[in-house]
Amino acid sequence: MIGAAAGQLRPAMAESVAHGKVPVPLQSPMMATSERDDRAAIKGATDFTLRIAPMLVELAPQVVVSTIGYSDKVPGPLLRMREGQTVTIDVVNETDVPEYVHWHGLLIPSEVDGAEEEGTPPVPPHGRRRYQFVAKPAGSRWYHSHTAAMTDLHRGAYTGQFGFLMIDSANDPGRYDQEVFLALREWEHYLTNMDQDEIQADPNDPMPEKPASPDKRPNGLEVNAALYSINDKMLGAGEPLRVRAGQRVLIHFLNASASQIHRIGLFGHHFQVIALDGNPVPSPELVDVIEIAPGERVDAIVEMNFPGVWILGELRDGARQSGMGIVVEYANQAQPRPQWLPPAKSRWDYTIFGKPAPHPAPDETIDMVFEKVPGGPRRINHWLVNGKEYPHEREFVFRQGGRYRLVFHNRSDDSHPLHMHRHMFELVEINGKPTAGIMKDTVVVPAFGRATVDLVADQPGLTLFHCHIQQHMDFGFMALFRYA
Ligand SMILES: [Cu+2]
Repeated sequence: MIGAAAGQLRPAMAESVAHGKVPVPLQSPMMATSERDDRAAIKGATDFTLRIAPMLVELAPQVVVSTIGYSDKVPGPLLRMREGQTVTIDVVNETDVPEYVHWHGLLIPSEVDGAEEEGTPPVPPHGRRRYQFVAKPAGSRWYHSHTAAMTDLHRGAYTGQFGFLMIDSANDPGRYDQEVFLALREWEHYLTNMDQDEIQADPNDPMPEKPASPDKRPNGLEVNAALYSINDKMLGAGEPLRVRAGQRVLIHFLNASASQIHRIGLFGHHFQVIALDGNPVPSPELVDVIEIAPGERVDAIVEMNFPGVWILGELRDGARQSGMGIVVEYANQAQPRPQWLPPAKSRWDYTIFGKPAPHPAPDETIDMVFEKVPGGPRRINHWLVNGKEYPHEREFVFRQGGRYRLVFHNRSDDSHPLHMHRHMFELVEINGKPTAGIMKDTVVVPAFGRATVDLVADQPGLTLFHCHIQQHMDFGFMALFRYA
């Protein structure tokens, strides 16, 4: 099912985020101020300006989608800053609806975090707002719309409102020859009760939260997509990633999808995973496949030592053939046709990137149980956190300085990428497998699985927790943590 805008004939769009190039953030033209303006926006210099406005994205020749984007780019301009720098970002909203820009993975106050539930003020329709914060911690962060979409598949994470935000550390060893930013995306979303071509849970998974008797109620409508891209191009439509034999290429992967976990491979090559969600991992292991869920980032180094013309792409044929891939082209190759071959089967397992180490005992353990209320064939599923849809009252309270262990019990047959705003947590256990030293802000809890994380409550203020699948979040899968 392709939406109305796809397939329209349009002239080529002016510019795309080139692979391996650092786009220069647009300086805003002088804008007329309106009475809705945030007063702070009027004084002081800005480091970046983002303009939220409708735009067209040419995913491939004759495949143009209409969406809302940041400053006419998809992904939005790369926002690059130094760790510890005070950053001022002016956001101009040229749409008719309030917007929120969430700075994902940063340790910043609720007032500027970009979530309505935390009390961040909106960027008003046809108005502007200034976000100002200290950029920390170093690593691959990103920014995206944090509005609820509900059944409107042209709002929030379904739009082109996402971009990379890099916080550079003073001590980056920089052991790579080329740096590339790849955002995984779907377009032309639609609701369906057909079985999604999704990654199925492995029946050999331990599934510690699987109920004794399965829920037989019919599943509700879920979000699927017709078109896929990496950055703003479908496979074959954009410039290839040009490499030379012997090069080390640092790839910043971001899953900017509203709904899908993706697995990416590049035949004959390995990914050395150096950071998860922007945070360096204790054991930078080599893997054949990167699995990455909505909200997550994976930084990996690929040594280009298998000359040819290859497809870096989604393992699922349907997603790859519908656009999720990019051609990797070695210099001086005669071979015209990019090759796809499935990588050797390899399971994704966060724990291999950790180290064995004990965890200090927590002050308190908080159990969170997630359940699905199936919507039936014509309605949407709802989601419960400890028996209730969002909002909760005072179920989840942190004391400042307290050490918390959160145990995520996923009593549903879907995997969920769970995101905690404004905090980092350390992985303790995934389905009973222990690990330490992996700091993340988003973790996938597998279907009927269990994940345990530790968190130090050192960021006072309202803190939103939710599944990063937009539909799940919109239909109950959220909770607000308060500081006592
Ligand atoms: Cu979810």
